[in-house]
Amino acid sequence: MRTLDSLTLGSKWGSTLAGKKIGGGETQGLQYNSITPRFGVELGVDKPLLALDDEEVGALVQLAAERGVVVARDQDMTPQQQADFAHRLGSPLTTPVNKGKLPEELLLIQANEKSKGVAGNGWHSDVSSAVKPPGLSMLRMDIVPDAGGDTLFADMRQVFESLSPAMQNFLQTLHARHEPRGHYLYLSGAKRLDELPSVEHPVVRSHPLTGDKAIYVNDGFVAKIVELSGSESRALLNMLYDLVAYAVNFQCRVRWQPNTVVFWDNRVVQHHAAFDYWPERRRGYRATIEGEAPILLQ
Ligand SMILES: O=C(O)CCC(=O)C(=O)O
Ligand SMILES: [Fe+2]
Repeated sequence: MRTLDSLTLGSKWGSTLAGKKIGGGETQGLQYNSITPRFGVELGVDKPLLALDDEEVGALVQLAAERGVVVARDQDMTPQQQADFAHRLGSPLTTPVNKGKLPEELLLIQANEKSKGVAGNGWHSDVSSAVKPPGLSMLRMDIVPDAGGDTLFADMRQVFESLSPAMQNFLQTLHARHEPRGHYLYLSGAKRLDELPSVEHPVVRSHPLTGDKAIYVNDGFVAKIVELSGSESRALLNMLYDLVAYAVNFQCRVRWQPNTVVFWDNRVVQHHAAFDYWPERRRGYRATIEGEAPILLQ
């Protein structure tokens, strides 16, 4: 177990990503274990999320920025409590299709014996076609299959770091057009494609809290790299998507239990929901927190 205070301290000097050791400091009460040395952490069970004070919520946001994925087990909460918690993280996106069954801040993620596919069964970053795409997503499961149904996460900073300096420099000159075909409001039938924005974002973005650079193109939303020809764009995107899919050293995988909550920072993380459990049931609720227009700081 390590304590969170060191991370808050560490953030003053930027990210801990480049293999630097995280230093010590005073305790803020939250503890975690690493899932992999640099990517993904699991919080200790001593303090429920709903009991965190504002400073601890800030530390949680910082932890997600630094380590990409934060898992919290045994979080018994109602959908309304999850929606209320989401407001403590920032401005949650809303969905008009819940029709009073769920708070508008929550997106229902579910599969059963009738499902032919599931949301998120492919590498993506949530709603990247938005002008201000989400920072944090917060997913809580209440029904999980006996086995399977894991979510895989990829650290897009380590993917960027793994490239040659020449490729890193080239990618930092490029922008990608993101289209809403993976948008939750399109997939849920709430909006037509032409009612949702398409946007251009830099292919490499900097995290506003850590300064870390991460590749920000994903198979779920990106149509084309604007500066390149169609065939050049396809070749480059396929190269990057292959890196994400094959790069097991830059991934972590979360096994869900009922009442597991996972936070991930979409600025630096892609994820993929495994659909290997049909015909069993799986159900969760996602709150998605608005971020900022992606920028690249040199
Ligand atoms: O069901 C999951 O594990 C993740 C689904 C997904 O992509 C999401 O909630 O953003
Ligand atoms: Fe997703």
